[in-house]
Amino acid sequence: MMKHAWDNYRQYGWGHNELKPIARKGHSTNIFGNSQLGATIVDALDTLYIMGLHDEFREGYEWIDKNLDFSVNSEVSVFEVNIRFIGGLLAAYYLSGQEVFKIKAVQLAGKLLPAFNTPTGIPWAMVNLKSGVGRNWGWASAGSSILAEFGTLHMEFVHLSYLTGDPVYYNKVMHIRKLLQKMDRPNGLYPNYLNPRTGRWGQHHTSVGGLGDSFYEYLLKAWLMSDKMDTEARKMYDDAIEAIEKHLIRKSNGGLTFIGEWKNGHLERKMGHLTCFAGGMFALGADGSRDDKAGHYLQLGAEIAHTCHESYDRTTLKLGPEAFKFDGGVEAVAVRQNEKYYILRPEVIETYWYMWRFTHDPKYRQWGWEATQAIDKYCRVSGGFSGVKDVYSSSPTYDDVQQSFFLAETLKYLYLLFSNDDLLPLDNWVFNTEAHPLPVLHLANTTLSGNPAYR
Ligand code: DMJ
Repeated sequence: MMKHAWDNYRQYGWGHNELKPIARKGHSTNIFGNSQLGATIVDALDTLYIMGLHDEFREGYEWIDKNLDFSVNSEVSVFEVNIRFIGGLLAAYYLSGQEVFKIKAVQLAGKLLPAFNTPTGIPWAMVNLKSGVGRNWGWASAGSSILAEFGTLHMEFVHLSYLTGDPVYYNKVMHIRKLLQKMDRPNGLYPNYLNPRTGRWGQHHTSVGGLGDSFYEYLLKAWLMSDKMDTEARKMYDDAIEAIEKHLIRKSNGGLTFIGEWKNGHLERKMGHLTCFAGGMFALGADGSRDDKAGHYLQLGAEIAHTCHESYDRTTLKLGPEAFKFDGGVEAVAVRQNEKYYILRPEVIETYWYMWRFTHDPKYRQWGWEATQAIDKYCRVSGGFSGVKDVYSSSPTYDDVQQSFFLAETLKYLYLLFSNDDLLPLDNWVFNTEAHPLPVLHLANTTLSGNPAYR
Protein backbone atom coordinates (compact mmCIF):
# COMPACT_ATOMS: atom_id res chain seq x y z
CA MET A 1 0.00 0.00 0.00
CA MET A 2 2.88 2.35 0.78
CA LYS A 3 4.48 1.54 -2.58
CA HIS A 4 1.21 2.19 -4.37
CA ALA A 5 0.71 5.53 -2.60
CA TRP A 6 4.32 6.62 -3.15
CA ASP A 7 4.73 5.40 -6.73
CA ASN A 8 1.61 7.23 -7.87
CA TYR A 9 2.58 10.40 -6.05
CA ARG A 10 6.03 10.03 -7.65
CA GLN A 11 4.50 9.67 -11.08
CA TYR A 12 1.68 12.22 -10.98
CA GLY A 13 2.31 14.63 -8.11
CA TRP A 14 6.05 14.81 -7.63
CA GLY A 15 7.09 18.02 -5.87
CA HIS A 16 3.47 19.08 -5.28
CA ASN A 17 2.25 18.92 -1.72
CA GLU A 18 -0.22 16.10 -2.23
CA LEU A 19 -1.75 13.94 -4.96
CA LYS A 20 -5.15 13.86 -6.61
CA PRO A 21 -5.24 10.13 -7.29
CA ILE A 22 -8.19 10.20 -9.69
CA ALA A 23 -7.35 13.33 -11.66
CA ARG A 24 -3.71 12.12 -11.45
CA LYS A 25 -2.18 15.47 -10.73
CA GLY A 26 -0.81 17.51 -7.84
CA HIS A 27 -2.98 18.82 -5.03
CA SER A 28 -2.55 21.40 -2.29
CA THR A 29 -4.52 23.28 0.36
CA ASN A 30 -4.05 26.62 2.07
CA ILE A 31 -2.18 25.06 5.01
CA PHE A 32 0.84 24.65 2.72
CA GLY A 33 0.52 28.10 1.09
CA ASN A 34 0.79 28.46 -2.65
CA SER A 35 4.17 26.79 -3.14
CA GLN A 36 5.18 23.32 -4.12
CA LEU A 37 6.93 22.23 -0.95
CA GLY A 38 6.71 18.48 -1.55
CA ALA A 39 4.74 17.89 1.68
CA THR A 40 4.14 14.23 0.82
CA ILE A 41 7.86 13.63 0.31
CA VAL A 42 8.84 15.14 3.65
CA ASP A 43 5.96 13.51 5.52
CA ALA A 44 6.64 10.06 4.00
CA LEU A 45 10.42 9.92 4.41
CA ASP A 46 10.62 8.18 7.79
CA THR A 47 7.88 5.69 6.87
CA LEU A 48 9.88 4.74 3.76
CA TYR A 49 12.98 4.39 5.90
CA ILE A 50 11.29 2.25 8.55
CA MET A 51 9.74 0.00 5.90
CA GLY A 52 13.12 -0.51 4.24
CA LEU A 53 12.02 1.14 0.98
CA HIS A 54 15.54 2.40 0.38
CA ASP A 55 15.27 3.42 -3.29
CA GLU A 56 12.18 5.47 -2.56
CA PHE A 57 13.85 7.05 0.48
CA ARG A 58 16.80 7.98 -1.74
CA GLU A 59 14.47 9.64 -4.29
CA GLY A 60 12.97 11.69 -1.48
CA TYR A 61 16.38 12.58 -0.10
CA GLU A 62 17.56 13.81 -3.50
CA TRP A 63 14.48 15.93 -4.09
CA ILE A 64 14.83 17.55 -0.69
CA ASP A 65 18.55 18.13 -1.15
CA LYS A 66 18.11 19.78 -4.55
CA ASN A 67 14.65 21.34 -4.52
CA LEU A 68 13.26 22.02 -1.06
CA ASP A 69 13.50 25.78 -0.65
CA PHE A 70 11.71 27.79 2.01
CA SER A 71 12.57 31.23 0.57
CA VAL A 72 9.16 31.50 -1.00
CA ASN A 73 6.48 34.15 -0.86
CA SER A 74 3.97 31.80 0.66
CA GLU A 75 1.71 31.96 3.69
CA VAL A 76 1.70 28.65 5.55
CA SER A 77 0.17 27.18 8.70
CA VAL A 78 2.77 27.33 11.48
CA PHE A 79 1.32 24.22 13.15
CA GLU A 80 1.02 22.08 10.01
CA VAL A 81 4.47 23.03 8.78
CA ASN A 82 5.91 22.29 12.18
CA ILE A 83 4.36 18.84 12.65
CA ARG A 84 4.75 17.65 9.06
CA PHE A 85 7.93 19.36 7.82
CA ILE A 86 10.04 20.05 10.90
CA GLY A 87 8.85 16.84 12.55
CA GLY A 88 9.36 14.86 9.32
CA LEU A 89 12.81 16.29 8.66
CA LEU A 90 13.97 15.77 12.24
CA ALA A 91 12.78 12.16 12.29
CA ALA A 92 14.48 11.52 8.93
CA TYR A 93 17.66 13.06 10.35
CA TYR A 94 17.62 10.99 13.53
CA LEU A 95 16.89 7.76 11.66
CA SER A 96 19.28 8.19 8.73
CA GLY A 97 21.93 10.55 10.10
CA GLN A 98 21.80 12.62 6.88
CA GLU A 99 22.79 16.20 7.76
CA VAL A 100 20.71 17.78 5.03
CA PHE A 101 17.51 16.98 6.91
CA LYS A 102 18.72 18.76 10.02
CA ILE A 103 19.90 21.75 8.00
CA LYS A 104 16.53 22.09 6.25
CA ALA A 105 14.63 21.71 9.54
CA VAL A 106 16.65 24.53 11.11
CA GLN A 107 16.24 26.75 8.02
CA LEU A 108 12.49 26.27 8.13
CA ALA A 109 12.27 26.87 11.88
CA GLY A 110 14.01 30.22 11.34
CA LYS A 111 11.26 31.14 8.90
CA LEU A 112 8.56 30.32 11.46
CA LEU A 113 10.05 32.42 14.27
CA PRO A 114 8.49 35.74 13.12
CA ALA A 115 5.08 34.18 13.85
CA PHE A 116 5.87 34.60 17.56
CA ASN A 117 6.12 38.39 17.23
CA THR A 118 2.76 39.09 18.83
CA PRO A 119 1.99 41.19 21.93
CA THR A 120 1.81 38.02 24.06
CA GLY A 121 4.27 35.69 22.33
CA ILE A 122 1.40 33.34 21.44
CA PRO A 123 2.13 32.77 17.74
CA TRP A 124 -0.10 33.55 14.81
CA ALA A 125 -1.68 30.59 13.04
CA MET A 126 -0.14 31.56 9.70
CA VAL A 127 3.08 33.19 8.64
CA ASN A 128 4.42 34.33 5.29
CA LEU A 129 7.73 32.52 4.85
CA LYS A 130 9.25 35.45 2.97
CA SER A 131 7.94 38.57 4.69
CA GLY A 132 7.47 37.04 8.15
CA VAL A 133 4.05 38.67 8.41
CA GLY A 134 1.65 36.63 10.52
CA ARG A 135 -2.10 36.51 10.99
CA ASN A 136 -4.85 34.28 12.28
CA TRP A 137 -7.55 32.24 10.58
CA GLY A 138 -10.61 34.35 9.74
CA TRP A 139 -12.92 31.69 11.20
CA ALA A 140 -11.29 31.49 14.64
CA SER A 141 -13.20 33.12 17.51
CA ALA A 142 -12.44 36.86 17.72
CA GLY A 143 -9.02 36.78 16.09
CA SER A 144 -7.83 33.94 18.30
CA SER A 145 -4.97 31.53 17.91
CA ILE A 146 -5.85 27.84 18.32
CA LEU A 147 -4.83 25.75 21.34
CA ALA A 148 -3.96 22.66 19.28
CA GLU A 149 -1.80 24.82 17.00
CA PHE A 150 0.29 26.99 19.32
CA GLY A 151 0.28 24.13 21.84
CA THR A 152 1.78 21.64 19.40
CA LEU A 153 5.23 23.05 18.84
CA HIS A 154 7.00 21.92 21.98
CA MET A 155 8.56 18.62 20.94
CA GLU A 156 10.04 19.86 17.69
CA PHE A 157 11.25 23.15 19.16
CA VAL A 158 13.01 21.48 22.10
CA HIS A 159 14.76 19.19 19.62
CA LEU A 160 15.81 22.19 17.52
CA SER A 161 17.44 23.81 20.53
CA TYR A 162 19.05 20.52 21.47
CA LEU A 163 20.50 20.03 17.97
CA THR A 164 21.63 23.61 17.39
CA GLY A 165 22.57 24.65 20.93
CA ASP A 166 20.49 27.78 20.30
CA PRO A 167 17.93 28.28 23.10
CA VAL A 168 15.68 30.52 20.98
CA TYR A 169 13.28 27.72 20.03
CA TYR A 170 13.10 26.33 23.53
CA ASN A 171 12.43 29.77 24.98
CA LYS A 172 9.53 30.38 22.58
CA VAL A 173 7.66 27.25 23.60
CA MET A 174 8.44 27.59 27.30
CA HIS A 175 7.02 31.11 27.15
CA ILE A 176 3.75 29.69 25.80
CA ARG A 177 3.64 27.14 28.59
CA LYS A 178 4.29 29.74 31.30
CA LEU A 179 1.56 31.97 29.94
CA LEU A 180 -0.95 29.11 29.90
CA GLN A 181 -0.03 28.13 33.44
CA LYS A 182 -0.92 31.59 34.71
CA MET A 183 -4.38 31.67 33.14
CA ASP A 184 -7.68 30.81 34.79
CA ARG A 185 -9.24 27.72 33.35
CA PRO A 186 -13.03 27.38 33.40
CA ASN A 187 -13.76 24.08 35.23
CA GLY A 188 -10.06 23.31 34.93
CA LEU A 189 -10.49 22.99 31.14
CA TYR A 190 -8.43 24.76 28.47
CA PRO A 191 -10.62 26.59 25.93
CA ASN A 192 -9.65 26.07 22.27
CA TYR A 193 -9.23 29.77 21.49
CA LEU A 194 -6.75 32.31 22.85
CA ASN A 195 -6.34 35.83 21.56
CA PRO A 196 -2.63 36.57 20.91
CA ARG A 197 -3.13 40.32 21.22
CA THR A 198 -4.96 40.42 24.56
CA GLY A 199 -3.88 37.11 26.08
CA ARG A 200 -7.55 36.32 26.84
CA TRP A 201 -9.50 33.21 25.99
CA GLY A 202 -11.94 33.43 23.08
CA GLN A 203 -15.11 31.31 23.14
CA HIS A 204 -15.17 28.74 25.92
CA HIS A 205 -15.17 25.68 23.70
CA THR A 206 -13.11 22.73 24.86
CA SER A 207 -12.25 19.71 22.78
CA VAL A 208 -9.97 16.69 22.90
CA GLY A 209 -10.61 16.46 19.15
CA GLY A 210 -10.03 19.13 16.51
CA LEU A 211 -8.69 22.48 17.85
CA GLY A 212 -7.59 21.01 21.20
CA ASP A 213 -6.27 17.46 20.69
CA SER A 214 -2.51 17.58 20.26
CA PHE A 215 -2.01 20.25 22.96
CA TYR A 216 -2.79 17.55 25.57
CA GLU A 217 -0.74 15.01 23.63
CA TYR A 218 2.31 17.30 23.70
CA LEU A 219 2.12 17.87 27.46
CA LEU A 220 2.47 14.14 27.98
CA LYS A 221 5.07 13.74 25.27
CA ALA A 222 7.17 16.68 26.54
CA TRP A 223 7.53 14.72 29.77
CA LEU A 224 8.30 11.43 28.00
CA MET A 225 10.72 13.10 25.60
CA SER A 226 12.67 14.68 28.47
CA ASP A 227 13.33 11.23 29.95
CA LYS A 228 10.58 12.09 32.47
CA MET A 229 12.55 15.08 33.81
CA ASP A 230 10.01 17.70 32.70
CA THR A 231 7.66 17.08 35.61
CA GLU A 232 5.97 20.43 35.07
CA ALA A 233 4.58 19.11 31.76
CA ARG A 234 3.45 15.89 33.43
CA LYS A 235 1.60 17.85 36.11
CA MET A 236 -0.16 19.99 33.49
CA TYR A 237 -1.15 16.81 31.65
CA ASP A 238 -2.46 15.14 34.81
CA ASP A 239 -4.48 18.22 35.80
CA ALA A 240 -5.94 18.56 32.31
CA ILE A 241 -6.85 14.88 32.05
CA GLU A 242 -8.58 14.94 35.43
CA ALA A 243 -10.74 17.87 34.31
CA ILE A 244 -11.45 16.16 30.98
CA GLU A 245 -12.54 12.99 32.72
CA LYS A 246 -14.79 14.89 35.05
CA HIS A 247 -16.45 17.15 32.51
CA LEU A 248 -16.16 15.58 29.05
CA ILE A 249 -16.01 11.79 29.37
CA ARG A 250 -19.31 9.95 29.66
CA LYS A 251 -20.84 6.54 29.01
CA SER A 252 -23.62 6.25 26.44
CA ASN A 253 -26.89 4.43 27.17
CA GLY A 254 -25.48 1.48 25.29
CA GLY A 255 -22.36 1.44 27.48
CA LEU A 256 -19.86 3.08 25.10
CA THR A 257 -17.36 5.45 26.71
CA PHE A 258 -17.05 8.64 24.70
CA ILE A 259 -15.33 12.03 24.94
CA GLY A 260 -17.72 14.88 24.24
CA GLU A 261 -17.05 18.57 23.61
CA TRP A 262 -17.82 21.50 25.89
CA LYS A 263 -19.73 24.14 23.93
CA ASN A 264 -21.86 27.09 25.01
CA GLY A 265 -22.16 25.85 28.58
CA HIS A 266 -23.15 22.28 27.85
CA LEU A 267 -21.69 18.96 26.82
CA GLU A 268 -22.14 18.08 23.17
CA ARG A 269 -22.45 14.27 23.01
CA LYS A 270 -20.42 14.01 19.83
CA MET A 271 -16.96 12.61 19.24
CA GLY A 272 -14.68 13.23 16.27
CA HIS A 273 -12.45 10.74 14.48
CA LEU A 274 -9.63 13.07 15.57
CA THR A 275 -10.60 12.49 19.23
CA CYS A 276 -9.95 8.76 18.84
CA PHE A 277 -6.19 9.36 19.21
CA ALA A 278 -6.91 9.89 22.94
CA GLY A 279 -7.24 6.14 23.58
CA GLY A 280 -3.57 5.76 22.72
CA MET A 281 -2.67 8.85 24.70
CA PHE A 282 -4.35 7.56 27.87
CA ALA A 283 -2.50 4.25 27.50
CA LEU A 284 0.80 6.01 26.86
CA GLY A 285 0.30 8.19 29.95
CA ALA A 286 -0.83 5.36 32.23
CA ASP A 287 2.64 4.63 33.51
CA GLY A 288 3.62 7.52 35.80
CA SER A 289 0.04 8.66 36.37
CA ARG A 290 -1.02 10.39 39.56
CA ASP A 291 -2.16 8.22 42.50
CA ASP A 292 -0.92 5.15 40.68
CA LYS A 293 -3.97 5.00 38.43
CA ALA A 294 -2.12 3.19 35.63
CA GLY A 295 -4.72 0.42 35.45
CA HIS A 296 -7.52 2.96 35.26
CA TYR A 297 -5.97 4.87 32.35
CA LEU A 298 -5.13 1.71 30.44
CA GLN A 299 -8.76 0.68 30.86
CA LEU A 300 -9.92 4.11 29.68
CA GLY A 301 -7.68 3.75 26.61
CA ALA A 302 -9.23 0.34 25.92
CA GLU A 303 -12.75 1.76 26.24
CA ILE A 304 -12.01 4.59 23.79
CA ALA A 305 -10.43 2.08 21.37
CA HIS A 306 -13.59 -0.03 21.63
CA THR A 307 -15.89 2.94 21.01
CA CYS A 308 -13.85 4.04 18.00
CA HIS A 309 -13.85 0.50 16.63
CA GLU A 310 -17.64 0.53 16.96
CA SER A 311 -17.74 3.76 14.95
CA TYR A 312 -16.03 1.82 12.14
CA ASP A 313 -17.98 -1.39 12.59
CA ARG A 314 -21.37 0.35 12.41
CA THR A 315 -20.73 1.64 8.88
CA THR A 316 -21.20 -0.05 5.52
CA LEU A 317 -17.58 0.34 4.48
CA LYS A 318 -16.12 -0.54 7.93
CA LEU A 319 -14.33 2.80 7.87
CA GLY A 320 -14.97 5.45 10.51
CA PRO A 321 -16.90 8.69 9.94
CA GLU A 322 -15.43 12.10 10.69
CA ALA A 323 -17.77 12.59 13.68
CA PHE A 324 -20.33 10.44 15.47
CA LYS A 325 -23.04 11.03 18.06
CA PHE A 326 -24.36 9.52 21.26
CA ASP A 327 -27.72 11.18 21.42
CA GLY A 328 -31.39 10.42 20.93
CA GLY A 329 -30.91 6.68 20.44
CA VAL A 330 -27.89 7.16 18.17
CA GLU A 331 -24.69 5.42 19.27
CA ALA A 332 -21.34 5.96 17.54
CA VAL A 333 -22.98 6.83 14.22
CA ALA A 334 -22.71 9.98 12.12
CA VAL A 335 -25.96 11.86 11.72
CA ARG A 336 -25.18 14.79 9.47
CA GLN A 337 -24.25 14.16 5.86
CA ASN A 338 -21.15 16.36 6.15
CA GLU A 339 -19.78 14.18 8.97
CA LYS A 340 -19.92 10.87 7.09
CA TYR A 341 -16.61 11.11 5.24
CA TYR A 342 -13.35 9.25 5.83
CA ILE A 343 -10.23 11.03 4.58
CA LEU A 344 -7.58 8.37 5.30
CA ARG A 345 -7.10 9.62 8.85
CA PRO A 346 -4.86 7.68 11.28
CA GLU A 347 -6.24 8.27 14.81
CA VAL A 348 -8.16 5.04 15.31
CA ILE A 349 -5.31 2.91 14.01
CA GLU A 350 -2.88 4.97 16.11
CA THR A 351 -4.86 4.00 19.22
CA TYR A 352 -4.95 0.32 18.15
CA TRP A 353 -1.17 0.41 17.87
CA TYR A 354 -0.56 1.93 21.31
CA MET A 355 -3.07 -0.47 22.87
CA TRP A 356 -1.34 -3.36 21.13
CA ARG A 357 2.06 -2.29 22.47
CA PHE A 358 0.76 -2.01 26.04
CA THR A 359 -1.54 -5.05 26.20
CA HIS A 360 -0.70 -7.42 23.33
CA ASP A 361 -4.37 -8.21 23.14
CA PRO A 362 -4.75 -9.75 19.65
CA LYS A 363 -8.03 -7.93 19.08
CA TYR A 364 -6.08 -4.76 18.27
CA ARG A 365 -4.28 -6.48 15.41
CA GLN A 366 -7.61 -7.91 14.30
CA TRP A 367 -9.19 -4.45 14.27
CA GLY A 368 -6.16 -3.00 12.47
CA TRP A 369 -6.42 -5.72 9.87
CA GLU A 370 -10.12 -4.97 9.34
CA ALA A 371 -9.24 -1.31 8.75
CA THR A 372 -6.41 -2.25 6.39
CA GLN A 373 -8.71 -4.39 4.29
CA ALA A 374 -11.39 -1.72 4.20
CA ILE A 375 -8.93 1.00 3.13
CA ASP A 376 -7.48 -1.25 0.46
CA LYS A 377 -10.91 -2.20 -0.81
CA TYR A 378 -12.67 1.17 -0.77
CA CYS A 379 -9.96 3.85 -0.87
CA ARG A 380 -7.51 2.31 -3.34
CA VAL A 381 -7.86 3.61 -6.90
CA SER A 382 -5.49 3.00 -9.75
CA GLY A 383 -3.77 6.37 -9.18
CA GLY A 384 -3.21 6.03 -5.41
CA PHE A 385 -5.53 6.20 -2.38
CA SER A 386 -8.47 8.54 -1.98
CA GLY A 387 -10.76 9.58 0.85
CA VAL A 388 -14.43 8.62 0.54
CA LYS A 389 -17.39 10.93 1.06
CA ASP A 390 -19.87 8.61 2.78
CA VAL A 391 -18.87 5.54 4.80
CA TYR A 392 -22.53 4.46 5.04
CA SER A 393 -23.01 4.25 1.27
CA SER A 394 -22.31 1.00 -0.55
CA SER A 395 -21.31 2.95 -3.65
CA PRO A 396 -19.11 5.69 -2.17
CA THR A 397 -17.79 8.62 -4.09
CA TYR A 398 -14.20 9.77 -3.75
CA ASP A 399 -12.85 13.11 -2.54
CA ASP A 400 -9.84 12.66 -4.84
CA VAL A 401 -7.18 13.58 -2.25
CA GLN A 402 -4.32 11.42 -1.04
CA GLN A 403 -3.48 13.20 2.21
CA SER A 404 0.19 13.39 3.16
CA PHE A 405 -0.68 12.06 6.65
CA PHE A 406 -1.84 8.81 5.05
CA LEU A 407 1.81 8.04 4.26
CA ALA A 408 3.22 9.66 7.40
CA GLU A 409 0.81 8.19 9.92
CA THR A 410 -1.88 5.76 8.81
CA LEU A 411 0.42 3.39 6.94
CA LYS A 412 3.23 3.77 9.49
CA TYR A 413 1.00 2.88 12.44
CA LEU A 414 -0.39 -0.10 10.53
CA TYR A 415 3.12 -1.29 9.74
CA LEU A 416 4.16 -0.91 13.38
CA LEU A 417 1.02 -2.72 14.55
CA PHE A 418 2.20 -5.81 12.68
CA SER A 419 5.89 -5.43 13.63
CA ASN A 420 7.77 -6.48 16.74
CA ASP A 421 8.03 -4.13 19.69
CA ASP A 422 11.76 -3.66 19.19
CA LEU A 423 11.07 -1.58 16.08
CA LEU A 424 11.05 1.94 17.56
CA PRO A 425 10.57 0.96 21.22
CA LEU A 426 8.51 3.46 23.17
CA ASP A 427 11.15 3.71 25.88
CA ASN A 428 13.50 5.36 23.39
CA TRP A 429 11.22 7.11 20.88
CA VAL A 430 8.36 9.55 21.19
CA PHE A 431 6.13 10.06 18.16
CA ASN A 432 5.12 13.60 17.31
CA THR A 433 1.50 14.24 16.42
CA GLU A 434 2.20 13.46 12.76
CA ALA A 435 3.75 10.06 13.74
CA HIS A 436 7.32 11.22 13.26
CA PRO A 437 9.50 9.45 15.83
CA LEU A 438 11.90 11.62 17.83
CA PRO A 439 14.34 10.15 20.33
CA VAL A 440 14.04 10.59 24.07
CA LEU A 441 16.58 13.23 25.07
CA HIS A 442 18.85 12.30 27.93
CA LEU A 443 19.69 15.85 28.73
CA ALA A 444 21.46 15.42 32.05
CA ASN A 445 24.72 16.75 30.65
CA THR A 446 23.31 19.29 28.26
CA THR A 447 22.62 22.88 29.16
CA LEU A 448 19.53 24.47 27.76
CA SER A 449 19.00 27.87 29.27
CA GLY A 450 15.80 28.69 31.06
CA ASN A 451 14.63 25.54 32.78
CA PRO A 452 16.46 23.63 35.48
CA ALA A 453 14.59 20.50 34.39
CA TYR A 454 16.86 20.43 31.35
CA ARG A 455 20.16 20.97 33.12
C1 DMJ B 1 -2.57 14.97 11.34
O1 DMJ B 1 -2.01 15.98 10.59
C2 DMJ B 1 -2.12 15.04 12.77
O2 DMJ B 1 -2.33 13.82 13.38
C3 DMJ B 1 -2.82 16.12 13.55
O3 DMJ B 1 -2.45 16.15 14.90
C4 DMJ B 1 -4.31 15.94 13.45
N1 DMJ B 1 -4.79 15.68 12.13
C5 DMJ B 1 -4.05 14.98 11.14
C6 DMJ B 1 -4.55 13.63 10.73
O4 DMJ B 1 -5.88 13.37 10.87
